[in-house]
Amino acid sequence: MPPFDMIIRGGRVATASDTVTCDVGIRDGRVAALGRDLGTADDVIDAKGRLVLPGGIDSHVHFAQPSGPGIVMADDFESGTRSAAHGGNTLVMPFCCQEKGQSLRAALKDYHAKAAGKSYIDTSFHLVISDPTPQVLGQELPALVDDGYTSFKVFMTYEGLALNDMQLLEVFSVARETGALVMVHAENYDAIRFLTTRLEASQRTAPKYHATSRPIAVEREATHRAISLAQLVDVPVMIVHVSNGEAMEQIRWAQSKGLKVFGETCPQYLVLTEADLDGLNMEGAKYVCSPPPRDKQSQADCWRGLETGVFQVFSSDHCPFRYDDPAGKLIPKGRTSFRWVPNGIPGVETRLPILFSEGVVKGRITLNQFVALSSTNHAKMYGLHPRKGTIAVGCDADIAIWDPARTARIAAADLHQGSDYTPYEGLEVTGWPVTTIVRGRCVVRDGRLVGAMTHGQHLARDRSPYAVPARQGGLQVG
Ligand code: DUC
Ligand code: ZN
Ligand code: ZN
Repeated sequence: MPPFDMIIRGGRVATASDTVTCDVGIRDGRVAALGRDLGTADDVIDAKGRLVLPGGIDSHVHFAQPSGPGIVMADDFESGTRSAAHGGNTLVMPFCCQEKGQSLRAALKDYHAKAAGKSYIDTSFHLVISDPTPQVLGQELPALVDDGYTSFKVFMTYEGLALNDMQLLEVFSVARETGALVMVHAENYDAIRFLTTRLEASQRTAPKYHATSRPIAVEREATHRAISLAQLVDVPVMIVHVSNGEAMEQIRWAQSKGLKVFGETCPQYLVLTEADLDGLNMEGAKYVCSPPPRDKQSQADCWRGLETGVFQVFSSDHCPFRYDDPAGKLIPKGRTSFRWVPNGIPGVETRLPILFSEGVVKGRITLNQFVALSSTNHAKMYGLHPRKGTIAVGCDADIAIWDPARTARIAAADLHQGSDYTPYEGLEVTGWPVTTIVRGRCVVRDGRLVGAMTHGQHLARDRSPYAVPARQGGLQVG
């Protein structure tokens, strides 16, 4: 029997810290050896001229999420994980969203049923807490953190999701006591409602006014407030989908004070602007997401946040709806305002090519930073490292093989997602993942889907090493 099931031969292997040319030997789904001339295997992949990178981890995606009456998300687990695999990802982290009145266990049961047997790549769920009842805070959440759901998201805006400051503090406090990490959607709910009402009253209802209704100040204020509330409770927080320099500077300020505040940004804040929402008819709806894309200065500021380490993770915030569809971006008749356009854009397949091309190829970040931002830091932040997020002996063989010279013009017709459009249509990129390997098995090989929908596993996670250790007994005040 050959010593390895698979050898990836002669590629440039890069991790978050090193780049070496060597073979990767894989056995039983794990990396078994790194070296030269590893001998024979049942399957040998020639990777000369290619990059061999840890598979992408996208710690912020939405699949099959209930999205309001009459609205249907464009990706279920099958199409979402297929699209992710074609984009060089080996693990995604979607959100299991609690509905008001629902128990977290019931929400998880439903969400697992949607994923079971329908995932090409591995998954691990975050929880969204929309109804922090005493039962949820006192019993369910602590038990679920112990079960490996070690991160949860809270919203400061959205009807049905927004938590007030008291509720935020209560959730933060449970995170502090259990050693969990809280992700925060930071936008000021009342300010958005006020601006939306004013805009609608003056017939400014086109999709572009979505951006006007949630300007930078709305995000900056909520970001600072989330940080201050987290400081009161001494809990680590991840501010997700940061869109601009003013919000980013709140995070940098907190970090300079030694607070455990982390940041995430996304492709839409690097390559789109508010002007994209100003399309003919409803075309601008293709770009409606929250926070909205801003301006050139904000793009430069988000790059600075990536380059200088204010942001630890770069995620897609893939939240897909179809465009040409009343169950998607073309809202049903009678609903005439941007207020009704579902928030979110697709991007799980294009996240890595955009960061590679705009970041590594254009010299803004190194290849090792790329690996950290797209994979390793996600695994570390969310309690999956070292099993995931790197290439080292003993880790899961989750690998993306890239053709760094392949040029492409992004087109929805070439993608493998459920949505009928991409907000990045026409963007030229250099570098594309050609083969994606999950626990030693090819899911995509030379651009063709070869994996099984049953291969993906859901993973329980350790507590984040960045979370403070669990402290029973509640908040020490005074
Ligand atoms: N927040 C997200 O995280 N995703 C999509 C929409 C939103 O507001
Ligand atoms: Zn959000
Ligand atoms: Zn999101």
